[in-house]
Amino acid sequence: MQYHHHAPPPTVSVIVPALNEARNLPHVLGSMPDVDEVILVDGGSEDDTVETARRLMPGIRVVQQNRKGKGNALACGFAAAKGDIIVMIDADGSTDPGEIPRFVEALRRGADFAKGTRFVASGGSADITGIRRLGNKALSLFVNVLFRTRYSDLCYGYNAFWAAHLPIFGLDHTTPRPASGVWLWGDGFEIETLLNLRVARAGLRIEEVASYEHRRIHGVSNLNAITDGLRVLRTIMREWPRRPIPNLEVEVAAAAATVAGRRHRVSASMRTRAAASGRKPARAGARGVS
Ligand SMILES: Nc1nc2c(ncn2[C@@H]2O[C@H](COP(=O)(O)OP(=O)(O)O)[C@@H](O)[C@H]2O)c(=O)[nH]1
Ligand SMILES: [Mg+2]
Repeated sequence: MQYHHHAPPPTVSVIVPALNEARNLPHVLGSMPDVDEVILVDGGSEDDTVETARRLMPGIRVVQQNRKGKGNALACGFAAAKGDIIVMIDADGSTDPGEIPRFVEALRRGADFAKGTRFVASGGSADITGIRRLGNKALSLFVNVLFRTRYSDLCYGYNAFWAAHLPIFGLDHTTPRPASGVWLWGDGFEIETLLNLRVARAGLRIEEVASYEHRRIHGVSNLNAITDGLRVLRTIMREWPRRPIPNLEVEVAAAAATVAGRRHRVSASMRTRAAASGRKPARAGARGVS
């Protein structure tokens, strides 16, 4: 085994889909921890979302999505990300960027996919409505039975994963918006379910991370509990017959190798820090060395 003692820790990209969120950005971007890149994916906002983002965070990358919907925004953001780790958060103040380190830690500890959940001890929500809570519970249960998962919060948009796993999602960020205006599958709020199901089908290691969802600060939600709930249900039905994911085994194996390399870099750099701080790093095979 070789250790790359001076290799840097994995880099982190934060993807922020935003549709008319200028008034919420001071809060969201202002509470961003130290990460390697922040990508705001604009959905053709009619307010000054883009200008506000650039003013608040001059180093921010702004990407224009090519179709409509939060799912398409995320697909475009993921495709543009350069980090080893991708974190997805909302621009409305609901998801707290201060929790990002928890997600990154879960991935560093061994998870492939760090899934935010509001419904465990120390999680919670001030934003979810009664009907959404009920629908989410039913959909989570349904998925857990069909896909043998243990999701406590299927429809929550705060998640993180190793970028190497992107191919298993099979997201399309290049096809232009159809002239008919119809949405491609995965372009809407069903995106979170799609990610969760594909991660499960690929057999990746999922770790749930407790999260507190705050109330949207300004403006109103773009989600409709009924129509978007039905899109989630249809997503489950589409994935359940095991519609093949192209090259699944190959992609999973390739990603596993890449992620293992990144994790190795993590442990090496932690070891370096431990050594620098005077603590004795735990090292296999160091017997007899005084
Ligand atoms: N770029 C882009 N962002 C969107 C779109 N729809 C929603 N979002 C963003 O996705 C996040 C969550 O959307 P929101 O309307 O708050 O839905 P909710 O949190 O489920 O109630 C927010 O940051 C929105 O600005 C869209 O079509 N394009
Ligand atoms: Mg919201």
